[in-house]
Amino acid sequence: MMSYLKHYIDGQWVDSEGGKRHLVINPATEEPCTEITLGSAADADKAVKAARRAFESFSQTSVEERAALLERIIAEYKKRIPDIARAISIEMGAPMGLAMGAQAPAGLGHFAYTLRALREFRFEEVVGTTKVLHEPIGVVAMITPWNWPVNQIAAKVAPALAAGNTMVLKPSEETPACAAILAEVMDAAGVPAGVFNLVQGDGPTVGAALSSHPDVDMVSFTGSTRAGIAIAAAAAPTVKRVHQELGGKAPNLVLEGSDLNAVLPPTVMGVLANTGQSCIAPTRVLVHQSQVDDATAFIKNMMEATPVGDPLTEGAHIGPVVNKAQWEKIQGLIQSAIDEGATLVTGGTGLPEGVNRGYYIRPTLFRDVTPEMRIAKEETFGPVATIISYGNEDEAVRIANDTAYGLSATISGDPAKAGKVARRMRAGLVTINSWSPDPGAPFGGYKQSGNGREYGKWGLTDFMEVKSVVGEPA
Ligand code: TXE
Repeated sequence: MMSYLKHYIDGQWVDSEGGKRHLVINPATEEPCTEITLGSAADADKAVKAARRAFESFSQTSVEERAALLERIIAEYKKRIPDIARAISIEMGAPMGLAMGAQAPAGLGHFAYTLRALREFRFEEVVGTTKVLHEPIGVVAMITPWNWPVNQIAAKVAPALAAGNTMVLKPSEETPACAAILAEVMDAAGVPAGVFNLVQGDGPTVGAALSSHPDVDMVSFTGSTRAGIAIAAAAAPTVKRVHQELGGKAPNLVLEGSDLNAVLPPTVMGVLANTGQSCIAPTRVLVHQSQVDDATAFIKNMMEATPVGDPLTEGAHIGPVVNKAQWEKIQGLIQSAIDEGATLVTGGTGLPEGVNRGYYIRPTLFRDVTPEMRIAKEETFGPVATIISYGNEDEAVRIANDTAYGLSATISGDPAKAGKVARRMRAGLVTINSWSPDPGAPFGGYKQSGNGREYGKWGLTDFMEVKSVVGEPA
C-alpha cells in the first residue's frame, strides 16, 4: 500500500488540517492501493499563502536561473520514471508498457520542451515607442485528472514555473501517488520553498477552495466539462484567469477510397490505448458508405485481437478503466447504443470472458451509428468505437464538426488530401494517420473543449501577463 498522508507546502511535508483518510482503489484488483489525507480549505489557503510569499522573489529570477532549475528537475525526474510509471499503473490501470513507454515519459517531455521554449522566448519586444514585457501571472492553482495524470500535471507545472509563477497543485484523488512523487522530484531538484505546493484532496473541497480563492490569479484545469463549468463559476467573482482542457468526442474521418489496412491501425490504436481514457481518442469513425463493411471487418479484428489483462504484467494488452463509476458509465453508454438501434459488432456490456474481478471493459465496436445517438455525442472514455457512414466529403465534415466538443479530429487517408480537410475541422488538433499530439506544438480545444493552449511556447505564453511600457528609452 502506498501512503501519502501529508501535503507539500512551503518546501515541507506537513500534516493535513483536513484529516479525512481516503483510500484509492486499484482498478485491477478492486483492493485499496494508496492512502492519502484529503485536504481542507484551510490546507488550500496555507498553500496559497506560501505561494504568494514565494512569488515575490521567484518572479524576479532570471531566465538562466529558471532554465537551470528545469534542468535539475529533468535530471531528478529521470531517476523516478520507474516509480512514477508503477504508481500510475497501480492507481489507474495503465499497463506497465504504456506507463513506462508513454505515461511517465510524457511528463518528462513537457519539462524538456518547455526548457527549449524558455530559452527561445522573447520576454521583451518593442512595438513603436512601447516596450511589451511578458511577466508571470502570480499564483496559479492547478486541478488535474487521472487519465494521463503526470502528463497533465507537467503540462501545467513546467510552463508555469518557466514563466516565473508560483503554484498550488491539486491532483486527482484517483491518482495522488504520482503527484506526490513529482513533489519529491521538485524537492530534490531544489525548487525554492513555496514555489511548488501540493495539496491532496477532492474537487468539491480543495478544488473549489482554490478556484474561488481571492489570492489565486489563475486556475488551470483539465477534466470533465461538468467540473470545468463549476470551476469557472467559482472563479468568476474574483475574475481570475481560467484555463480549461475539457475533453472531447473526436471524429476519425476516413477519406473515401483509402487503403484501410494502411490507415486504420494507428487511429484505432487511439481508441484502445489507455483503455480509451484519452480526451483525443478518435472514437467516431466516419466511413464512406462504400467501405463500411470492410472497415467494420478490419476494426472488429483489431478489437478482438486486443487482450485485456493485468496492468502490472508485460505485453501488449489493455488494462481496466480507472474506477467503478467510470465502468458503470461506459456500460450505460454501450447499453444506450444497443437500445437506440446501433448494431453491436463485437464486445458489449459485462466483463470480458474469463475475467471475474477488476473494472475491465470488452473492446466494443458498433456500426449503423447515427450522430444523434448518445454513444456518438457523449465522451465514452472506454475502448469503444462507433462507425458512422457518410455519402460525401461535405457530409463527413458536417458530421465530424457536429459536436459540442472541439479538442481534436483525426483524418485517415492520403496526407495531402487530409491536409485540405484538416482546415475544415473545428478542432484545436488534427492528426493525420495518427492520433498523438506533438509536445512542442499547441494543444487545446475549440468550443466546449475548453480555452487556452498548453505545450511548448504556447503553454508558456498562456502562463504570462503582457505589459506595455510606453516611453522607456530603447
Ligand atoms: O473527472 P472530474 P471524473 C471526462 C471523461 C470522464 C468524465 C468524468 O469523460 O468520463 O470526465 O471523470 C476535480 N471544483 N474527463 O468525474 O470530476 C477532481 O477532484 C474543483 C476528461 O473523474 O472532472 C479532479 O482533480 N475541482 C478528461 C479533476 O477535477 C473539481 C480527464 C478531474 O475530475 C470539482 C478526466 C469541483 N467542483 C475526465 N469537481 C480530459 N479532459 O482529459 C471535480 N474536480
